[in-house]
Amino acid sequence: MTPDLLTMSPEVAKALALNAPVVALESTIITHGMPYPQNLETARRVEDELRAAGAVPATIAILSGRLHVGLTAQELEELAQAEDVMKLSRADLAVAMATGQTGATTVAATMIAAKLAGIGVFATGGIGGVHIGAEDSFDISADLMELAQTPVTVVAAGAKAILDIPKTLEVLETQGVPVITFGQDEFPAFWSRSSGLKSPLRLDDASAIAASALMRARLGLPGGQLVANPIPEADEIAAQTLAPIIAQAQSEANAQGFAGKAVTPFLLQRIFELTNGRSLEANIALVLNNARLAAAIAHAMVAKD
Ligand code: PSU
Ligand code: MN
Repeated sequence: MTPDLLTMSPEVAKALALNAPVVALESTIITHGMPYPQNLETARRVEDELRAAGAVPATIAILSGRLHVGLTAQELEELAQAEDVMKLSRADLAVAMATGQTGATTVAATMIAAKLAGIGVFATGGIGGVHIGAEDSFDISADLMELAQTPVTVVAAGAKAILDIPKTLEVLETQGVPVITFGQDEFPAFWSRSSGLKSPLRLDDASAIAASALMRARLGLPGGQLVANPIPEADEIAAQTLAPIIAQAQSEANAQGFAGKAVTPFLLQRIFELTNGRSLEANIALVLNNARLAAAIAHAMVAKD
């Protein structure tokens, strides 16, 4: 731990000291992934879900240049309502901290913070990946390279169909990232349980996922694991229903010249509008589902430590 860099909530500090299960949570999903007030409501529900499962939530963000691991209720509320919050990935983290700014952490930046704090498991909704048209735009999320170098197990619902899923899986393979789908053979596509692609790896219990993370460390391999947890059946939106909506959002993004880190938030917002909010309901359900699995993995990890 590097205490001068981190502000840990008392709850997180105590849990880590006792080797109790802790699960990291990102904040970009709050500031850029969902509209207010559903973002705040979801952030609270995810934290409650983790506590109910016997794990301590550690929501991560940069507040006035300080790296916070575990937010107070008030800090969470302020972040959820703040406008023009920076979206911080690996590239932005040090500048934001050195200059006293406030920002939300992406999957990549949250992994960096979790590792610094000594947290091995992290629950989110979706990871960044290779964007459609990346052969022209070169838009590949730093999340993928982070998974290759930072030892944190990230539980997500697969990759969104706004991404090029085959290319995303290819880059993860090139980078040596284990992509483990939980409980099914097919890699899930965020809002849908199916992507039409076979998952590189499959495991059916949290304990095996924890064992794999520990084995990776024993082998001296850097990097984490991506656990793809399919959205519950009751909450999924069929891939065929979404395909035309995603195509429309994508062509609007291109026509309006969205690029770089603005692409994902724009697409999410448009898909939310075009599905009359159904995409958000599914998003909330899958995040809660991921929190439950992450809690089980965190329990298994501390039991094996
Ligand atoms: N996918 C979502 N919601 C999100 C994100 C991705 O369904 O909020 C956020 C995550 O924080 C992820 C980031 O790490 O977007 C990826 O952004 P980029 O593609 O710019 O790396
Ligand atoms: Mn990008």
